[in-house]
Amino acid sequence: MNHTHRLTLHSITLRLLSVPLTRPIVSNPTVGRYTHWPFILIDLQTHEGVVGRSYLEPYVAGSAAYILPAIEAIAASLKDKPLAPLDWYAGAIKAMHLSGREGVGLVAASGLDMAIWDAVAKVAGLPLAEYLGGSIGGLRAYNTNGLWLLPVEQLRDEAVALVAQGGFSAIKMRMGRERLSADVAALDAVRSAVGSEVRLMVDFNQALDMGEALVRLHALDSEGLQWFEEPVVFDNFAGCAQLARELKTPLQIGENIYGPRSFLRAVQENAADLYMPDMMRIGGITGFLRCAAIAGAAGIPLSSHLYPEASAHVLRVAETAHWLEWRDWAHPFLEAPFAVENGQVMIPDRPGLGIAWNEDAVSRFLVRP
Ligand code: SMN
Ligand code: MG
Repeated sequence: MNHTHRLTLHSITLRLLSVPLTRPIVSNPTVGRYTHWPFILIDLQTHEGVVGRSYLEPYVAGSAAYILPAIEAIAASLKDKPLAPLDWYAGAIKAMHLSGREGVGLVAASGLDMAIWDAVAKVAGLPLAEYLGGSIGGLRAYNTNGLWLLPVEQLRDEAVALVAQGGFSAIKMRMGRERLSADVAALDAVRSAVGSEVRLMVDFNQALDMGEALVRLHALDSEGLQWFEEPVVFDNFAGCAQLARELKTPLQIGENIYGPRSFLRAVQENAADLYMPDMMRIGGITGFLRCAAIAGAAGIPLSSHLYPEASAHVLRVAETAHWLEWRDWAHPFLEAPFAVENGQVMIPDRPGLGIAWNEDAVSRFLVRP
């Protein structure tokens, strides 16, 4: 390897994987049902030999048909150029002013952003959290590997298994069944299975209209839940603000917000008490850092959505870090998944994001064009 602290882009390699889920997703029609989860692997080769890596989770495998070309096109403009993530991000967003600054363009840019940060931290020889001026260590995490809209007997067993999976002190369950009474029965089953000390987050995945949300959230408001997540469609900021004002239980949104400017608008409109950006929509590491600054200055607790490895690094340097959302869906193809100890996700002492692919596994899950 040529030892230099300046990296320039040589090329990128993109691969689409379809990875079976241990516990299939059974959600409401907004999210849907999945037995497999798609991952787009990004390998960014530099002229200097360092490889930056990241992955995206685009939910719908078919969306790779337009996300992959978008990544290629954005990367083409970086060919042979220096990799400076903040400079690059500013330019990439500006270039999207006319073509659309949210949606597919931002998803593609987010994936590249994470891979660029991985590369520059690697060449510095530091875990990203240290490169950003923080330190490595643990992040308080909750387990969200299951508890979909399932029969109560199954929920009981799963809840116990999820707590035991890493000594978690918090788990997330889904709500938004046909009837409120069925959601209450599910909550009772989970709570009786894990006991009152385990904190429970509840995610509606945008299933309710405002009328239902008002009825149901008020009915559940004295259950001592950690938060109500996405009760209504994610960009109904006025409706969310009303719910946040009326309810004692904190309102959580953010996984579907595109970019720091929309994040700021949600904050300005008091749309929620808590926020949980998603690396793929918020603008990667750069976008997440900007939200961390906004949330920090406003005193708003900040959690994460999916991407536990990349999110862990940024939450370590976030002034108001709250909860890391943990799931193991990428573990089947990661060479060395991050350890979980006593409900804390531990950032390993490895340069960059600390992720690498198990190539045997990758070839098993590869979706061939
Ligand atoms: C979610 C993530 C991935 C698939 C379905 C739902 C989600 C969450 O809303 O918060 O984890
Ligand atoms: Mg959610």
